[in-house]
Amino acid sequence: MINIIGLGYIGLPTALMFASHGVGVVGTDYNKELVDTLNAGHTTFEEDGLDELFGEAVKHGIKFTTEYMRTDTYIIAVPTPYDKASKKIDASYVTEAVKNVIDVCPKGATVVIESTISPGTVDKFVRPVIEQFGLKTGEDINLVHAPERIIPGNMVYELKHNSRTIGADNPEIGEKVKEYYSSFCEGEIVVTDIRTAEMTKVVENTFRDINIAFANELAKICRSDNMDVYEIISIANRHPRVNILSPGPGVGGHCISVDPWFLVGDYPSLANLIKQARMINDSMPEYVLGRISEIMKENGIKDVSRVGLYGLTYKENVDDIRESPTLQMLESMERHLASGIKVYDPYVKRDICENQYHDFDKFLNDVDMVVILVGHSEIRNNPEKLLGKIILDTRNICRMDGVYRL
Ligand code: SAJ
Repeated sequence: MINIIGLGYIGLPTALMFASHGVGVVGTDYNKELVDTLNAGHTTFEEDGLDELFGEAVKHGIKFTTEYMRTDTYIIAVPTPYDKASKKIDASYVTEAVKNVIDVCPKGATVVIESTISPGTVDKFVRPVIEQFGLKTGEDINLVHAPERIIPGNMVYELKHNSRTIGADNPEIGEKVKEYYSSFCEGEIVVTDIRTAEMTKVVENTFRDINIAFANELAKICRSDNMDVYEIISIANRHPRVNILSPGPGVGGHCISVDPWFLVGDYPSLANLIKQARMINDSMPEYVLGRISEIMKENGIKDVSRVGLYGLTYKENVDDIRESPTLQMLESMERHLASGIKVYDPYVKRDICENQYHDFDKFLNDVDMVVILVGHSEIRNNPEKLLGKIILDTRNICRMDGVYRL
């Protein structure tokens, strides 16, 4: 039986996947409300295919609890926030979970860390905790790092089909853990050491961040000289070895906007390109604010309360708002004491900010200008809903005439 610790965006689908493929699973989370919700038969966030997978896992007998179980294998998928000032990881949720595991586990148990951690976290924070208890890694506890790679919006498919990395101190333990993951994972599973696995995970997200930054920088260059960045990217991408990503209002989410900072924090004199890319992507929300104010002037809109932001999530068709460009824009406006801008997102049912609407038609009724910040299908499939509005489309999804772009 596997005890999966942390039932959030990664832990829950992973637990469900194992369970629905016949592996005994108990999911543990310290949040009692979340555990109660799962036990009442409901999932805790929206994701394609998650409800069906949940049904399957329940049929196979998955259990949810706030307690840690005594078993031989643990998977830890708790958050790893980072300190915004120092750019360093806060590994305290991981170390706390490891301590709780130590309290209940038998000698020789395997602890797999799935949470994204900065390179060196296991050596710096996890091993010392184990030693504090007078235990030896490799004898009393076997450590493994198996970072996830799934993309919100396509998690269930990617859990099954992506290739994975497993970093282990002991290759035999690595192979054992690989066997567990092979119960559902059809992709290639590479076994390596822990430091390599830690570094690889962060490198993957940094690669994407740098490539998005390139697209964003191109957008700024093209805007400054009145060229169409989208046409240029689309033509350039016909070259067999060129694949430029899409410019946008910034990079959000808990991964790509965070992980590269670990490298900047740990290698400040070496991570130059990585830092520049992060700064370019972080500059985009302010850049969009600049575009809004230019377009308002051009169209004689004096009051920002006549402007509406479409989209609060960090990307399309998910309900996750972590580090979203829209939130970054709202924070920036607050710092400049500008208020009154209206906001709507079909996926965000809770009240997150001022002047937030839950009804699309009412929202449209109250604004003259709409800024598309997220390309949810609702708007992508029905751009004509915006007819008559001044539109700034930061995602290039609206093909109508007269639409302003980044
Ligand atoms: N974005 C752009 N332009 C693009 C692509 C994305 O502006 O061309 C923006 C998105 O709108 C969003 C942000 O970047 O704000 C990140 O979105 P994403 O869809 O690229 O990635 P995430 O953060 O949802 O998931 C990433 C994935 N990593 C990579 O693709 C290398 C996923 O596979 C990882 O599992 C996940 O991070 C993670 O947890 O680390």
